[in-house]
Amino acid sequence: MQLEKYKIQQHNDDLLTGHQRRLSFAVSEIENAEAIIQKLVDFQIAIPSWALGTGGTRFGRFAGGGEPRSLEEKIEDVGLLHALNQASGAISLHIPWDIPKDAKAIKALAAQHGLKFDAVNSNTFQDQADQALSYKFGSLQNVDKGVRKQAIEHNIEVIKHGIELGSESLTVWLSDGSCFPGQLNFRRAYQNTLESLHEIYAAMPDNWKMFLEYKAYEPNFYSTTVGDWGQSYSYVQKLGDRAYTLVDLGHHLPNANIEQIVALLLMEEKLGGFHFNDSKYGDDDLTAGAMKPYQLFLIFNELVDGMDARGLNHATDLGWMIDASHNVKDPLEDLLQSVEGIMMAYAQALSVDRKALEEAQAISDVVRCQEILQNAFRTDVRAIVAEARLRAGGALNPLGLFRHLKVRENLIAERGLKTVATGL
Ligand SMILES: [Mn+2]
Repeated sequence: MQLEKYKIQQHNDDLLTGHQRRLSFAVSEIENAEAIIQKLVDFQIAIPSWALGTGGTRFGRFAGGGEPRSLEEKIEDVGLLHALNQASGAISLHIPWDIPKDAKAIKALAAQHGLKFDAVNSNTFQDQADQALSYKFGSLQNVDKGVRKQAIEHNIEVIKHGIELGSESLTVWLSDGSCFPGQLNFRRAYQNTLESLHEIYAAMPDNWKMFLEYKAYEPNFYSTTVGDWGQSYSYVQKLGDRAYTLVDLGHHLPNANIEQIVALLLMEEKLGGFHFNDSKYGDDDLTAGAMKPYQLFLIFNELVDGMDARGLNHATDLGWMIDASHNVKDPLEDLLQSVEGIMMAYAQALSVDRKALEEAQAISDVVRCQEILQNAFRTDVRAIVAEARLRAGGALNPLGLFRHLKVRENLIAERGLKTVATGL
């Protein structure tokens, strides 16, 4: 389904008066509104190919209908999102679920939709039908050298696909670990993993980055070989300048202070990128900002502060991506909500009065420090975010227009009711 520009225009015209009223109030409240709008226009969040359909849970999956059946249709779906919000200008592919048959054609199709290829993701957490050896007891950590070799070669294959598409980073998330005490020699598992990662790192082109994602538990329930940010940091530190830690918000133990983790990784020049989502209990992969919007704001507060301290380009120097799974919502609607949630947290963080905060911190005025942050968080930035979308050519109300145009109904008519997007 293609979204004609005039339909977005018409939608915006209908909403313009109300928008301008809200915008002028927001601009009067926020000192640096114009600069914030410009930063929001530039900020893009990559959409993962696996989040375009219903992921389900380990108890089952409820198909939503009209899900993309091929890589081409996944690109079209991200194209739809990007047309609506002008903030989803990249897609992150998962290999082997999304192996392009004709990379040139896929690249051209993506370009038609204004999309780039973000990090490519390897998969050694499940066995593929044509695979010789099993990852049941781990991949890069495996006690069997043959299994490690197979997993290394898979990652190198992923890099090759990425090069063809113009991607410039590899995200490695390992489910490696153990389910029971005694199963694994922790030090040997670490050494094997490090050795394997070295080989993968060496296979990357010079302009590529490696993102090493950590996760506390699941699918392994006793130990995970890259279990937290410190462990990831220890690996990437040894791997080289182009290896970084990737923070997935859902991969921490409950109540972890993620904003502090982010601040320190950024300071150590080892924060590579983000997987946004939200959770209440574990790796729930819910809509960004749905559960803990204040935490998301505090994370962005550290990101903005840390990136500015190092003179980084907010839009391009770190990898921004959503990693989510949907069970009860329309995946595309959910992704629109996530991007909106992320943009709001970013806008609020940009509006923090940093000079005042620094002054208050210098005299340990705790109350004032808290007031400054809460004031930014409690400011309604929705009109600012909408204005950035409007200027970029997107819709003032992406979700509203998605429903008004009956996008899902159209996709179901095109693709059918029983479609499966995921490779799980
Ligand atoms: Mn992730």
